[in-house]
Amino acid sequence: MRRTTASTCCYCGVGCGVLIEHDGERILNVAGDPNHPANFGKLCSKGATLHLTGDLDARALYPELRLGKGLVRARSDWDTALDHAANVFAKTIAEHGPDSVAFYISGQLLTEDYYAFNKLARALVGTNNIDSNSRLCMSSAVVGYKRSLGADAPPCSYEDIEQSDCLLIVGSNMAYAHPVLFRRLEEAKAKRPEMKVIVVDPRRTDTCDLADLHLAILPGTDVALFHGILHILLWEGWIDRDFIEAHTDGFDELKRMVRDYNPAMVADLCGIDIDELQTTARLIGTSTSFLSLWCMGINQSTAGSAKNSALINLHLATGQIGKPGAGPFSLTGQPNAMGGRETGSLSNLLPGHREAGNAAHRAEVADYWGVQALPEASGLSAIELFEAVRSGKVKALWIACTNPAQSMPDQQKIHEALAACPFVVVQEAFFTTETCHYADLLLPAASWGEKEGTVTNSERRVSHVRPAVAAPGEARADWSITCDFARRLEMLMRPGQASLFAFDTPSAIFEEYKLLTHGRDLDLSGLSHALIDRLGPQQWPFPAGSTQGTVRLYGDRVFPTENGRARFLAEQYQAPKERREARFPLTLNTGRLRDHWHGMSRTGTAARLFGHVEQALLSMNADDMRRRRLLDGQLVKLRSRRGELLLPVQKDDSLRHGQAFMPMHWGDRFLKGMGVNVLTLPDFDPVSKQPELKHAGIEVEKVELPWQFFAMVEGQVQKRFETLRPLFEGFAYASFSLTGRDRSALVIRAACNEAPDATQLAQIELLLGLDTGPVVAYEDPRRGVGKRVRIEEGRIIALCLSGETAARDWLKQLWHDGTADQALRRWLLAPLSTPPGGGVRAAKTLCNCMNVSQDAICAGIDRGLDLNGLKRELGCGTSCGSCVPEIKRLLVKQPAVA
Ligand SMILES: Nc1nc2c(c(=O)[nH]1)N[C@H]1C(S)=C(S)[C@@H](COP(=O)(O)OP(=O)(O)OC[C@H]3O[C@@H](n4cnc5c(=O)[nH]c(N)nc54)[C@H](O)[C@@H]3O)O[C@H]1N2
Ligand SMILES: Nc1nc2c(c(=O)[nH]1)N[C@H]1C(S)=C(S)[C@@H](COP(=O)(O)OP(=O)(O)OC[C@H]3O[C@@H](n4cnc5c(=O)[nH]c(N)nc54)[C@H](O)[C@@H]3O)O[C@H]1N2
Ligand code: SF4
Ligand SMILES: [Mo]
Repeated sequence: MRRTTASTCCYCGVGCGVLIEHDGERILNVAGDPNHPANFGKLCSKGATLHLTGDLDARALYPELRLGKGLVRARSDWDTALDHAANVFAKTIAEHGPDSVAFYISGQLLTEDYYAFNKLARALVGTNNIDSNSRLCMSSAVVGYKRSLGADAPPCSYEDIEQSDCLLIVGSNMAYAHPVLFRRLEEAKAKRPEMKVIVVDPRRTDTCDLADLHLAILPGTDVALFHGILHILLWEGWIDRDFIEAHTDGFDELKRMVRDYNPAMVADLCGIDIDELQTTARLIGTSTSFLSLWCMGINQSTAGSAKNSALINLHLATGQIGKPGAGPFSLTGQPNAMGGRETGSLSNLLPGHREAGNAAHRAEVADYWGVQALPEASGLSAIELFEAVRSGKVKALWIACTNPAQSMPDQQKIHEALAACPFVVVQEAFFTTETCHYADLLLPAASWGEKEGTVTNSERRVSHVRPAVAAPGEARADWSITCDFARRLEMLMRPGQASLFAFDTPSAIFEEYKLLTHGRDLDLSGLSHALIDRLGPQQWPFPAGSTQGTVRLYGDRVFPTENGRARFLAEQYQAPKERREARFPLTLNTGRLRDHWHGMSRTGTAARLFGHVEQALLSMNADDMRRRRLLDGQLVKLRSRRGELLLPVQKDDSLRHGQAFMPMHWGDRFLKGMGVNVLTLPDFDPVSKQPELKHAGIEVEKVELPWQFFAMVEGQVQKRFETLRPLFEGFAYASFSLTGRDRSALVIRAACNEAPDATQLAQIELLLGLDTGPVVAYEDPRRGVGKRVRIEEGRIIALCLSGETAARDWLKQLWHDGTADQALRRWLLAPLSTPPGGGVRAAKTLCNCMNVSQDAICAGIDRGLDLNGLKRELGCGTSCGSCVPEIKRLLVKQPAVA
């Protein structure tokens, strides 16, 4: 019987409500929840395909234990696995002290999971070595809010985005990264075209499509820009003196400092026109309401804290906070990054927006937990933590719900650390990640659709995440794994005492946790799982006795600082750490694609999501390519001070001279090498300790790899991928992806200097099912080229091209079309490899929901269709709308001829 369970999407911080359709065992479909206030029924391309992701062949299904380095991991059971872990942790703590162990957790855990981990680390183990991937994501925003406003609380609501007169979007590509919010903004602007949108981003992204003004500033120059804007606001008198006088401190010092940031100097430093700067200041200074949205372009920087504070300065100077359509509004990346901050999941925090470094806060929490004291020694933040693992200081590491062997900067060092660590526990839903490779103990975790708890989205709204089906195999919910381990560790560390972890449901954890927020800025004490079920998702603060949440903070202009006043921060502009220089003349920027999520453990199981961008490509400006004599599609070697990586290059006119861009999603799994982060730098902001993931100095050079390989195989793609992936270690370049919709196929592209030895090639062909059966093969050993195609029932099932791959896109298209015609048979038996009729371009799917290719859309535009015409005739852009900005761009590039 089909049933529906209301839950939330497990991807971004918009926190959309989803309705999961299932039969109690399998998830069959998802739809947007019309009653959820974050999305009112909308979903983006990722949310709408959730039911297609999470192939069981990629899931971790039972605990696996390795009993010594160099041995293979073997299947275990929960009791053995957790007892072993408790013994190792207890022994390590007894011999080397509590700071010799550490926990590295994630913004994708649920609030109850976080709470359990925090109590485990601080109350039981007695260490502050608990940090999360939010260190790579939101920690600069945390510092920004706390320093300027007194508490880590985004003051706005999504409706403010719709109500604002002037929006400044800085370092956020929300068209890709927060698509449903972007849809809401698009609709609002369509209704009120007078609303002004300014986008500040070194790249011209899809988000710029909506912008009245795009400031393509030079990477990392945001602080100078904000100070320059304030300089003009002051000069023109566009500031709110009464507000500054009554509700803020520190303005005079800032005023003195920004005197030096005159328009000419700032425009030059930021690489923009002085007019653009003036216009921006005028729009900000004269609009009735001014809202700013920001994300990783600001946070992931060695000056991330200064950028956050300088942006908030603009709101304080204009009094644009605490009223509709106004305020500084950071977009949170992960679905529960907020919950992590609330429960104290950064090494320097404690539950309830408290500080680990504050003795009174420690005492409050210790009291509540009934333990003598909480640890005083400061804990290690992500980068420091892995450095301590590498140097041997941390000897047992527990990783949950994050994939540091892909997502941390300076991967070489991260891999060294994980390899060297005596005991690594990885609590994961998918066994396929780069980090799982290093797990001495792999614990299978329940994932989306299978677990229960709460999450807080970007607008402080707490939703109840509900399970639809049971977790596969022996996978368990994170809170339950953590508490079970903690109880076993307690028996060894404090035998005979009452358990601190006697929780039997996530709701019981929430009940204990919420009272720790009582009287704090984020007061959640009025909430419960049952109340959310009754009243729907609620925005905090929601103190006991409340009947509704809080839409907006600081309407009373009282800030949670000691004296109730907000603070201006005066910090000078600092350039990014790696300046351009002769050896590394390009700046590598990294970020999101529309249809992939981080390391792709989930989105990488869905062929449909690969359709938008199938391969990792380096984007470069045409001039920079010409200068290096690079052509579109050519393989290049990227070098930074830390490592190198091979991948194809593509021309991209959204980038300015001197800049390059690579998506952040590829690690070692889908691309040979350690992925994008083998290039990035570990340097971090001095206050937030957030690393600079967006500005690495690199150089790019052509590589010639004459021996090329291309293969496709349909069916059991995950299993085949697992067996085939190791065979490509010897190739200089190897990239893997999925393609298809109803049927899916694994696609392999590889290249090396000389042909691999015949036995290896034969092994690959065997695993591709191209050794026997209905296989047509043509080999020309003299020229070192070969082609093999398996045809069953008139369709291509598998194929490979070795030596040279000119026919790859043509063959891929034949596979998609499901045909194996005479032309194919003729081509197969001919010595030439060029496809009949010359080359065929790889078709790119622009609209995922309705399966419309870029070619079809371009053909439609040629026929004279406009956006509405395209929607009507082809159906593209009519479902989730994520492709609309791209279609608009094509329309601009190739205007309709009608
Ligand atoms: N599709 C998709 N959506 C996601 C995610 C995903 O993996 N996939 N991840 C989620 C997570 S965890 C996060 S944190 C968010 C991230 O969301 P965003 O921050 O919006 O995404 P990014 O692409 O990382 O970076 C945003 C922009 O910052 C720009 N930028 C780079 N350097 C600078 C600079 O110096 N100044 C300015 N002003 N801009 C700069 C980049 O060019 C880029 O366009 O996305 C969330 N949503
Ligand atoms: N170069 C570069 N690097 C970046 C960034 C960038 O912009 N550029 N962005 C940074 C940012 S903002 C972020 S947030 C990080 C993200 O980096 P990661 O945290 O490494 O990203 P994910 O791949 O989402 O990792 C989450 C893991 O949890 C697993 N998982 C899913 N559901 C569950 C569950 O319910 N329980 C458990 N235990 N596991 C589960 C997934 O399979 C996945 O492997 O990357 C950072 N790295
Ligand atoms: S915008 Fe897309 S990815 Fe983000 S929560 Fe909504 S459906 Fe999920
Ligand atoms: Mo993030």
